[in-house]
Amino acid sequence: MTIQTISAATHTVEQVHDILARDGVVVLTDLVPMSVIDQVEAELAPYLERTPFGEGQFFGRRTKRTASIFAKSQASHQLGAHPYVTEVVKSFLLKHCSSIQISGTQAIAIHPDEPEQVLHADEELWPIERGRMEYQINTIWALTDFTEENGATRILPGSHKSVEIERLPDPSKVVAAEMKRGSLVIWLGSTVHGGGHNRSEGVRTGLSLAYCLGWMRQAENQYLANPPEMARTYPKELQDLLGYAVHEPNLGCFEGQSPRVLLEAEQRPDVLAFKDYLPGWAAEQVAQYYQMREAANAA
Ligand SMILES: O=C(O)CCC(=O)C(=O)O
Ligand SMILES: [Fe+2]
Repeated sequence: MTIQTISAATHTVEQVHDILARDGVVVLTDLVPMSVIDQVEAELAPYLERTPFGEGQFFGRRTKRTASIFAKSQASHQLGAHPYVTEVVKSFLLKHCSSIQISGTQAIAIHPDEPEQVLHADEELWPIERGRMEYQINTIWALTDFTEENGATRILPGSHKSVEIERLPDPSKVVAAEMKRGSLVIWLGSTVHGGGHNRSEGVRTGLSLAYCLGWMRQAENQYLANPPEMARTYPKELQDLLGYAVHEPNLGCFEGQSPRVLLEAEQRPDVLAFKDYLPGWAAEQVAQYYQMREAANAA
């Protein structure tokens, strides 16, 4: 099996959705001008430079990872809130939540001689029932070319359809997500994959931006990574994606209101009126109750 590479300029979100639903993975090109990638890379470079290598076998001991990406790179804001990408994510996740959110952000620099990462599904972060729904979608922007040799993400296409997570599949079934700098690989939270073995002399750098259902615990604590005084300067779409919005009904409030009040108020409000944040179906049920009550009282 291969991984399909298609251009976002000539394919619709629905077409991308269908490939992802079929293969569990897809590579997209032509999403942003290379100048954006250049800027993201330049903004993150000083952090990656200072970051020590990882200490765990999963995260890798010849791999550098740095998080809090939106606080470190302004150009990354347009990647995280990219309308085409978030539409693809929504086409899967909005079946199971009222709004999506950013789960985690990481620049991942795999250095020479890092062995391949253990194969896993990103949804293993949560104690969920595999196969019931998609909980998470991961994306990695290529900040360098991704090649089989330099540690391109290894993917087991079709694995999102099996109940078991195969850690040691037949090697011929594992495909390297090779792509050019500036491209994006997207895979489902259920798709089995892992970072590749870097047998080259260069560093393979990717920017992972993961999205999950709006009611889940985020992998990275986005309110610590982007506290109100920082998030205030971000685009509105990104603020919402980080969780400065209410997931209906009534989830993630601050003082009974949208956490957005912390981005807009001069000072942190200490008391506020509680508001209802109800989706149509819930507002209808509540209204119906009071109508029935009134009718019963009138009888
Ligand atoms: O760096 C990569 O190619 C993938 C990393 C990954 O899958 C992870 O850390 O969960
Ligand atoms: Fe992963």
